[in-house]
Amino acid sequence: MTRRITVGAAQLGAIQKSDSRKVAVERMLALMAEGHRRGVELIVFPELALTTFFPRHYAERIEEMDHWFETAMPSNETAPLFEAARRYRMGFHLGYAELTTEADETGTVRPRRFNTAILVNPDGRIILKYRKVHLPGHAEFDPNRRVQHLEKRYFEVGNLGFPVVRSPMGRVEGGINMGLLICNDRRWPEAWRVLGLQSVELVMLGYNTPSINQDAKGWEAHHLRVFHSHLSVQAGCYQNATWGVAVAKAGVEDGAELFGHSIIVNPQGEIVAMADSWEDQLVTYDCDLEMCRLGRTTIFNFAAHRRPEHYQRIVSQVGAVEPPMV
Ligand code: CDV
Repeated sequence: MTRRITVGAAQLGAIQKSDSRKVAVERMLALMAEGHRRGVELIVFPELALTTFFPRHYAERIEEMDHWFETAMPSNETAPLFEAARRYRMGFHLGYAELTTEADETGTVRPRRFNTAILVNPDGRIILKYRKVHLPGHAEFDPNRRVQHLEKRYFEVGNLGFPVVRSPMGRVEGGINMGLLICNDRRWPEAWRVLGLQSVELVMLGYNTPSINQDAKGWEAHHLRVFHSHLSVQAGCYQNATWGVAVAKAGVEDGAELFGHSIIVNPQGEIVAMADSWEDQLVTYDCDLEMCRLGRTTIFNFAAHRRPEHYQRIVSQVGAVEPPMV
């Protein structure tokens, strides 16, 4: 029984503020058609793939931004992606802004906004949903920034944890353990480890990462931006013995540059495929899931080697504290 799957990292070039969902979906459909010709069984689109990265724009009232959010999935505009999945027998991962009315932690039913990703199987059925936990940026307009990053204003922290689904995909009828992260999550080893503790074999994530660090007022060397992104994904894959597909929105969007460099990473932490443009581009790789076995039966055999009794600070503490002076 084969344990191989051909995955596609479907990088998207810039989507401008003026571009409609229809335009974005048509571009994604073109990548799915190309993927079909190239034998792709599972295609991964970026974070907030249907629109521009709207958290760079400020609105006094959050409701003013609701037109960037999806209230149904599939919707009229996104239904063609689900149809293409069925036509090509191809799973897909999609990031989008989700507006839902549901109960919060206090039981109050109200509108809630999340930065969300879904995994859809080749029958066009949503088999996994994840809502971004690590929201970067700030909640109020920052006059010191040339470009805003208002994820903390427009989204709530995800409330679904870090779920992993086991499901058939492509040729792998016996099921693949699949998990999702979104953009900034990739920099947090805790997020990867929660997936690793569910024996994840394939992690999909989309990102919109600016080439310039506005928080550092542009002081961070440009090459380090890409280096840190790759370093995080490669370390996450290696330390949890999983394949990873990290897919960017790239290019100059609404005047702000996103760095691209989408990658597919094997369970040894090696980059096996990488986008080399800032345009719509499909990079593919035939992933052997058996490669996950080496790490998880040796160095990262969690059952044999983890010591959770010494990890209390990870869950009991948020900020770092200094030790007392001796
Ligand atoms: N969309 C993101 O989450 N972007 C962050 C940036 C702001 C640092 C990232 O971690 O790539």
